[in-house]
Amino acid sequence: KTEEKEQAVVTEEALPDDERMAWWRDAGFGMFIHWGLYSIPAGIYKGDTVRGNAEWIMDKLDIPVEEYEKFAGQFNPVKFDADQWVKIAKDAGMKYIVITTKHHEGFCLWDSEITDYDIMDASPFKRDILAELAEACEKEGIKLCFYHSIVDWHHPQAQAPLYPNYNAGQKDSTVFNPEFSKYYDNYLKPQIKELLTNYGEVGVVWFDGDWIPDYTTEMGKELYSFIRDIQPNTIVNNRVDKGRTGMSGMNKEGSFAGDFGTPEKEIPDTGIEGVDWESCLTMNNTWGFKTTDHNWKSSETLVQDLVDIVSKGGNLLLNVGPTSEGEIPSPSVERLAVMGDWLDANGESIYGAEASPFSRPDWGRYTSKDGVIYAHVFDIPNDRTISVHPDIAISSATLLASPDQAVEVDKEQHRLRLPEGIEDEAVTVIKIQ
Ligand code: FUL
Repeated sequence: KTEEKEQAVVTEEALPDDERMAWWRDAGFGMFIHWGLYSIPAGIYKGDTVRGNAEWIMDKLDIPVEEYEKFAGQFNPVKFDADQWVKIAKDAGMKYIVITTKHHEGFCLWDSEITDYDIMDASPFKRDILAELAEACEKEGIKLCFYHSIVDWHHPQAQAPLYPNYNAGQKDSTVFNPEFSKYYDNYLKPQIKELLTNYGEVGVVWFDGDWIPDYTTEMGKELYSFIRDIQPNTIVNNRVDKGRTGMSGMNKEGSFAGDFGTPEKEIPDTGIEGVDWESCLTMNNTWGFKTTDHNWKSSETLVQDLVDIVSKGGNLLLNVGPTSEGEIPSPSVERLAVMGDWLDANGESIYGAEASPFSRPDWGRYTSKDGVIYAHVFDIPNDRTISVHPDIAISSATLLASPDQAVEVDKEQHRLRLPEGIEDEAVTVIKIQ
C-alpha cells in the first residue's frame, strides 16, 4: 500500500505556482492541532505552572530529558478518534488541518523508522496518529498538512540541555551544537521523507524552529527543494528559511524561501501585495493543552478575526490543543461550531474571496470575489445605516444570510440600510452587486 502511494506521489508534475497555491488561497480557514506529550502535564509540573505556551513546558520548567521521556510511556489517548476530529474541523468550515507531527519536545506522532521516540515504540497507544488522520481527511476532502519542528529538545545532536537557554534564543549565537548537521542529514531529512511518502498527498509542510543558531539558510533552501522533489505540489511555509525577517516572516520585499508568511498570534495591519500569508491564532493563550490560566476568546471575536484576515488577503489557521486522552476541549468545539454556522450562511464571502481594494470602513471590513463586494458589518449602527465607499457601484444589495430581507439602497449617498429584526450575528454580510 505504501509503495503504491509513493509511486503516485513521485510521478506527480509540479504545477505553476498559482495553480499549486490555488486550493490554499481559496481555503481561507484551517485547523492547527498542537498535540504531544506536553498534553499530559498540561501546564503543571511538580507544582510549578507554565505561563503562556504549555507545549514549552520541558524548556520553561527545565525538565531533564530522562524525566520528560517518561511521559511517552504514559501517553495513551484512548479517546482519540480521527473521524471525529476531522468532522469538527469540517463542520467549522475549515478546509485543511495542520498537525504537529513533532513539536520541540521531539516526540513523534507517527510510526517513524528512524527513532523509537515515537507513538509506536515509546507509548502504549501504538497507533499511527498520522495514518488515521490521513485516512479520515481523505474521506472528508480535507487537506492534511504537517507542522514539523526543526528544534528538537530530545535529540542529542540538536538538544537544548547542552547549552543553557539554548532554545530560548538567548544563547550566544556563535556557539552551536557541533553535531547539528548530523541531526539535519540523518534525522530531520529522513523524517521529512517519511512524512512525504507514507501518508499520501501532503498539503503543507509547516516548519518551525528555524531560529536556532545551528540551522542555516543553505539547509533551509535545500530542505525546500528536497520536499518539492518528493511532492512537487506541496506548499512550504516561510519558517523553512532562516533568512526571513521577524515572526511574521514578511520582510519588506515579501521575499523569503517558502511559499507563505506566518504571522503568529497576530493579524497584520495590512497584507502585502503579492505575498501569501496565514495568521496562526490561539483561542485561548496556549497552543498545547493546559488545565489552567485560560483566557478564551469569544466566538464573535473569532468570526471577526477570520473576516479581518480574509479582508486583507490572508488565511486563518486556528488552533486546538487536544487533551492527553485525545479529545478536543469542549470550549474549542463550541466556538468552532458557531464559526461553522456562520460560514454555512456566509461562506460565499470568505472562500475564494480576495482582499478588498477599498479602504477599511469604520463599521467593519470588505471582501471581494468575481466583481462582487461583500460588506461585513461588525456592529450594526443605531440607525442601521452604513456608508459604503463611493467607488463601489451598487446595483443591488442583499443580506447574504437571508436574501429575501430587503436592504435599502441609497445610490446617491452611497448608503445601505439594514432591515429591522434580523438575527444578531457576529458579522452581518451584505452582498453588493
Ligand atoms: C512557535 C512555537 O515555539 C510555538 O510553540 C508554536 O508552535 C507556534 C505556532 O510557533 O514558534
